[in-house]
Amino acid sequence: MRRLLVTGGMGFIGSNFVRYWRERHPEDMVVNLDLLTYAGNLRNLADLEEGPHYRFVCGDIADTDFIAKVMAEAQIDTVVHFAAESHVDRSIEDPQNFVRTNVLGTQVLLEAARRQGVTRFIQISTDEVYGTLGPEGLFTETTPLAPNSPYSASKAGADLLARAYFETYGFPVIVTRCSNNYGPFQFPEKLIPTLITRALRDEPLPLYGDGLNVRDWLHVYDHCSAVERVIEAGIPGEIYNIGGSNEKTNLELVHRILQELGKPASLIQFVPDRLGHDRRYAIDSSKIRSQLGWNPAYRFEHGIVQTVQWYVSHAEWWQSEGGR
Ligand code: NAD
Ligand code: TDX
Repeated sequence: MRRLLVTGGMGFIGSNFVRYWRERHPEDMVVNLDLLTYAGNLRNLADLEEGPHYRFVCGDIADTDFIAKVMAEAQIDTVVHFAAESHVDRSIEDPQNFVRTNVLGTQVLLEAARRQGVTRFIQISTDEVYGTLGPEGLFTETTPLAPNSPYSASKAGADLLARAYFETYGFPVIVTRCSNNYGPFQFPEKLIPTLITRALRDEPLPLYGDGLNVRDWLHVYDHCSAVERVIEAGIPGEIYNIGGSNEKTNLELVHRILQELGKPASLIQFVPDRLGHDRRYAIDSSKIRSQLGWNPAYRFEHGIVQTVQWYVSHAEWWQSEGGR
């Protein structure tokens, strides 16, 4: 039986992960720790009851005393660290909070976990730490770090602290770097929910620059199953890339969503480009596939239809989130 601390478990991926883990490992204890920033929402897990196997605590990963107390009281042995400031555009507007939460917050967690004797610490990172690709090639685990946004720089800083805790203290950290996620409960500031929720209201769909930037999309369920494999079989000190080999230009994506909703292409509005906008991300995930036996379950064609349907049938959720 494991005793997990999941940070950021009221956000998009974290809440999907907590539900996934509760369903598949009901005997484990899960403590969900989240500050409930604009991106965290109690309603994301309203269906989960608190009890001996699940508890929610509201608090800040950068609060040293609080984190040490939570870990000690719950006798945590595994940390799955999702909590972050996660939106690139917000990091361009106001970088400081990204350094505080993503860099300092990760260091506080690493230190508390090391002192607690945690036996597995999963640092949930992103392919954005590798920077940008041209038309060819894939990011591998040995691609040099070259982050271009304050967000990705802060995630790279956290990854390097995780590495240092392994090298210096032998602390059992594993880093995962996933490509762009989509699926239910994604906050409507990110591309796919922005497109769906705005199209549903017949509002213009903002595409940055020429719309030809490429992202490699993975259903959030498949990210959760990859993290599960890493918890169960990953090797401390290693990095695992996670991706679905599913590259799409933003323009392709918007046309697919318009088609699904039966809305006209005239809604597309090209707007000024994001500063420092990475051109292309694409992940080589052969290591996690061959070494840990992970494979994604979702085909994008099915996942995107299901995701559009989820937003259609959960209007009260995204309307209460404000949207864009
Ligand atoms: P999100 O913004 O939806 O959720 C982040 C959660 O962290 C929120 O619930 C928020 O309240 C919480 N949080 C923020 N600051 C906190 C703090 N100081 N203390 C405690 N909790 C805090 O993000 P997401 O999209 O679910 O991403 C989760 C993780 O996965 C992040 O680390 C992100 O870098 C990584 N990631 C995301 C993607 C993606 O496509 N969304 C892809 C790869 C990696
Ligand atoms: O309105 C928009 N219009 C637009 O053209 C938005 C919000 C985005 N875009 C473009 C920018 C990117 O090329 O769409 C692409 C995807 O943008 P985001 O959804 O903001 O994702 P991205 O910047 O790729 O980062 C995401 O994936 C990696 C997550 O936000 C990160 O947390 C994760 O690490």
